Amino acid sequence: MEINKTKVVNDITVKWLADHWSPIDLFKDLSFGFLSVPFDYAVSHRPGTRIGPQTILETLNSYSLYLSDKRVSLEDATLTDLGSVDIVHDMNQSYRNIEYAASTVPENYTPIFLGGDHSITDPIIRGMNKRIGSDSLGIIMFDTHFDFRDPIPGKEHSGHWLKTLEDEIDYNSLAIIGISAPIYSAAYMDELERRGALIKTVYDFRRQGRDAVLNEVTNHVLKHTDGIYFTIDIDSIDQGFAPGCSVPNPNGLFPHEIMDSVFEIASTCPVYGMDIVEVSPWLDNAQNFTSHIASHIIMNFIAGNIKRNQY
Ligand SMILES: [Mn+2]
Repeated sequence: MEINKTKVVNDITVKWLADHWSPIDLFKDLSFGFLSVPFDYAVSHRPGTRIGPQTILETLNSYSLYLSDKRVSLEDATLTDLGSVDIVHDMNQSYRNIEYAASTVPENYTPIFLGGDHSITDPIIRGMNKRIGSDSLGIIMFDTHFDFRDPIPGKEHSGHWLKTLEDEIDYNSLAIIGISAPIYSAAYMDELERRGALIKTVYDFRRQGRDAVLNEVTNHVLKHTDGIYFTIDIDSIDQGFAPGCSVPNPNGLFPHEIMDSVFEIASTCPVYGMDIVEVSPWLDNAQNFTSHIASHIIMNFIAGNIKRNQY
């Protein structure tokens, strides 16, 4: 027997995210602005993340406005596609364009940046600091890598944005969750911890348990700040779930561990925005599994903000 798919889609009780995009001047209490950053010139391994934003938006549009897992409706939030940052062949000009775009996101919007390789987080954070008039964002980073190597002039790549931000951020207000890639020496861990960062490896996360880790992480990053910014590298998720990224990771967190963490934090702590980076659809499977995971993380971020606002 043939299943009537049209009937399912036409179910009048279902509201689709694809039909919910609002113009920029139609904000409500909770408004989220999506900004695409199709930049992968700083790729360290395999290119393709420039297509990430477009595919993430496509997969996002295949969902309804009800995140059934968390029993939260996204209907009351304004979702606005703020468009794409102008990426040009001059890397530094592109970074300036990203910083300018991040600094000028309308104040009513919580920005969601879609990458792009992870180097975009440097100009995004500089722009965010300008936008909120502070240099004290609490940063929660999900990544299997430290991204803390010294840049070599002319050979810049996405693995040192956390180092190049040293003039801009306070590492005491940084927490990294999901470290596991064995491509560093202990010096990276030691130096980041010496500077005040809180680091939770995949092993730490599972051994201590999610709630204990999130408690410690949020206390740490909010000690000297008044809000959290998430930077989520999709390579923090295990390659079995997220094959579509530049550097696949055989010892990653499971998708739900990040989705639920983002939801828990956003539903209990003040949040300034997020980026999600390193999704590379050309390297993904035919069903865009990795972009679907990114979409679920974004929906959990929005749902967490909605839940927090309801109290
Ligand atoms: Mn990274």
